[in-house]
Amino acid sequence: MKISVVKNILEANQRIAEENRRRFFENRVMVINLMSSPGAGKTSLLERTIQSLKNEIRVGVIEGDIQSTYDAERIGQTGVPVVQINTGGACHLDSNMVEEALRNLDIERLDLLFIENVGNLVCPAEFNLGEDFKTMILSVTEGDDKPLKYPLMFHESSVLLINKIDLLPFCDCNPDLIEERALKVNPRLKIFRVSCRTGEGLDRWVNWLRNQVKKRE
Ligand SMILES: Nc1nc2c(ncn2[C@@H]2O[C@H](COP(=O)(O)OP(=O)(O)O)[C@@H](O)[C@H]2O)c(=O)[nH]1
Ligand SMILES: [Mg+2]
Repeated sequence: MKISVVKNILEANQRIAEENRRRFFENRVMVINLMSSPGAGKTSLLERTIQSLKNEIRVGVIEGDIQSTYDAERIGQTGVPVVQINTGGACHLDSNMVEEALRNLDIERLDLLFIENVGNLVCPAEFNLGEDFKTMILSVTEGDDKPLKYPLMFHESSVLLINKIDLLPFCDCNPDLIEERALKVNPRLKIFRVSCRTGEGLDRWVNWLRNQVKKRE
């Protein structure tokens, strides 16, 4: 009985996700569902990425948090359109919340939409939102064992950003091990090592994004 309830929730989510996907496709907007544990650097990555791309690509953001509009205010400073979703306790975004947020966003005027998910390494991986790519951030301060402990997140993601590499000298984390373990879970994973603090490695990520957006023009 319990299993069938969970299944129904996921099926309902999938239906609305497909509807979102159709709208994104019709409006030719590429959508990234950005996931990580709290504090890994999602909003920092968005701030940096938007600064690099906003003069050539029309970017928008949906911010997901349990509460507050703090991240939306940070993104608002970059000048791109942003909508905040407050889940009021739920630990992940679902496709219905995204569908509601889209009512406040002019997606026909966007080329690229980021959806910053609620900080959590578990549930967001289970809920499709209609995105093109699930992208996750793991910061080096979280440890190189995380692909072993949270494999679904790595399995579902197309891109892994290993963030905070500026802090490598201060923690016992081996980024080669992160890569090796993550690729064991998901051999197709595209991996970038970056620092949103120093900017190191971000060019490769931004170039990849730019190419993905160009491919659909
Ligand atoms: N040293 C360092 N700190 C970072 C880096 N990226 C983000 N931070 C810091 O990590 C904290 C959480 O970042 P934030 O972007 O809010 O993470 P989010 O919760 O995933 O959105 C903030 O204090 C950031 O300044 C990085 O590459 N290096
Ligand atoms: Mg954030």
